[in-house]
Amino acid sequence: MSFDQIAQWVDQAIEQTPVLDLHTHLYPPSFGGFNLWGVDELLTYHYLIAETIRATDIPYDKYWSMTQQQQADLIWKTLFIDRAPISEACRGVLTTLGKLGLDLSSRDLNSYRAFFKSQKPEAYLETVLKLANVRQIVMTNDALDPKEREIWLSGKPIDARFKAVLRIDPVLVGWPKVSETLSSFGYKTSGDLGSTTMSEVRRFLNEWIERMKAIYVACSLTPDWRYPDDSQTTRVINEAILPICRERNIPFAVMIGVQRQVNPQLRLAGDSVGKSDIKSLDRLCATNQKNKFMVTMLARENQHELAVTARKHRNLFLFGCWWFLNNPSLIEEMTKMRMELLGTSFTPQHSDARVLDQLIYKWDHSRKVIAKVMKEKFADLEKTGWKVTREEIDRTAKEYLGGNFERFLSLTPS
Ligand code: RAT
Ligand code: ZN
Repeated sequence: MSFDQIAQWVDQAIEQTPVLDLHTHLYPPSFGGFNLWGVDELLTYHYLIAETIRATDIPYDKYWSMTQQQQADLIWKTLFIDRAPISEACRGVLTTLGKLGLDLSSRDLNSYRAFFKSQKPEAYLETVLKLANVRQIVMTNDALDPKEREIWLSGKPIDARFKAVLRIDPVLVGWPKVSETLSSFGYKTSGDLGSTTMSEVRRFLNEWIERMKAIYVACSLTPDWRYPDDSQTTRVINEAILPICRERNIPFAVMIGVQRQVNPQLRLAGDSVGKSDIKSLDRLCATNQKNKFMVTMLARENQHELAVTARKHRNLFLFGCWWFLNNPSLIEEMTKMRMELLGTSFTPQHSDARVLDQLIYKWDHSRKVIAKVMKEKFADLEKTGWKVTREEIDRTAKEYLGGNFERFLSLTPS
């Protein structure tokens, strides 16, 4: 087969295969104010807040005292008008607006606002899913957030294209404080994590996995996470999370390498990255072979050992180029290396979108890089004398864009 033909098949397969986006912070329109969309939300994305604040000398308090529209005006002027919007997060806003049919040559923020004002949430969701070619959105759900709890407890049906994930960072790393929160919701917990408390943590997990129909349980972990050790985190993992995940045959997802709040004045934009301990992940998988784990790591320095670790444990599913790694140059290097070490058995990307419209750019940009790497790899195959077929390209695209993950969810480890 000619290399041009292979390239065309790959482009078509990656573009036309609908994505299962396995980690986002999106919600369906029925979640009201949780469903963020529109140009002011796009501009006040925390990635852009960090970029704006470092480009100006605005006092933090002053920034946070502004209305969202004023913040968006400042970000637009600072990053898009006074400077070239060359960063990935800036380019993302432009890709999104352009694909929605807005005239980028006008640089007229108010005309963009007028477009979004005329949209209705339900119809707009359809527009975005179609443009982004996304079939399934996996949320990040917080059962300890009073407002989010209310929505779940109301029992309203949820758009089937959205799947829940029980995100439990404080239950894992927030002792003894989280005990007060759990108590306030009726669980008989105390900060010492005794046997009653542990069984109440299990009850909390069970009730909320059930209520949300959560497809996995997730948490983010700092670079100094160690497993096992004599911390409360290890105890909660061993005595609550792993037994429940095993019983329900759902994965426990660990997102490792975030340093929370290195600059609290930046609020949500104040988190950073640090190199983590791969051996802890190795031990987690090796000593709990009846559990399924999902993993992504934030530091570029961890990526090679992470891919190697995934080769060693079939109960470990590697996904995504997370957060500060969601940039074309890094997606390319990581995806290439993962293909070389893991073949087709991982998920190259998730969007991490917080604003619905971001699906448009995050998937457009990632798809292009995944396709670029796939073209190279299939061309290399053809060069060996193997006759690459369209069927195997289509199959591979489906695996990378969601099929692998669905298969992992359905496996029972033995
Ligand atoms: O990428 C992000 O928006 C981060 O703020 C985090 O949400 C991160 O992805 C996480 O899930 O903790
Ligand atoms: Zn996230």
